[in-house]
Amino acid sequence: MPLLPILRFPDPRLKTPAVPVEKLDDSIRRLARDMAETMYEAPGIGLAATQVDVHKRLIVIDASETRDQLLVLVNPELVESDGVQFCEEGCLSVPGIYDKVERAEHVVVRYLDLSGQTQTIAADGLLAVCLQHEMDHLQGKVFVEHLSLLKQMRIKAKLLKQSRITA
Ligand code: K1U
Ligand code: ZN
Repeated sequence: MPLLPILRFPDPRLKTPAVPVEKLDDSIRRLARDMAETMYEAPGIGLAATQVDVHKRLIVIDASETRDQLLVLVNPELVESDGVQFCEEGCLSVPGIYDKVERAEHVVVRYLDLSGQTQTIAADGLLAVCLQHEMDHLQGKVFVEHLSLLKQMRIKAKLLKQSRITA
């Protein structure tokens, strides 16, 4: 199965809002499989279709310690959120950058599974953070946009410098 190239911040394609999946067919199941493999290989605990330049509402997550609890969420929607937590986040599109972000402590998300059934997941802790981080990607938002403008400028400059060195 192919590993998918991951877009790197500040690539403008990361700003593209994703559209709902209209038809849950084999091409979506194949994309979900390839995204899961790319996430495990990276390694990461989540990946949004936006990050692999596919602008559809699809995310994969495995925030388990055993790395055997894959969640595939098609057309995820936040239906409830409450509380506040600050968690250190990273992002496969922003390599080497980690910072604390304010997120809801508890979320409830409704989505379709790969067989088209509506499911609901209630989460807190790291899984809740990861769900919010990945759903941000689907809206074209990268976690560094939760940080101060000064931090964002520094991160952009650092990553652009790195990309010139490796080009
Ligand atoms: O969206 C992404 O780029 C994936 C990102 C998700 C995430 C991490 C931390 C907090 C919120 C959301 C990552 O997976 S970055 C890599 C990472 O944190 C990690 C990798 C392997 C094991 C454990 C964590
Ligand atoms: Zn990310």
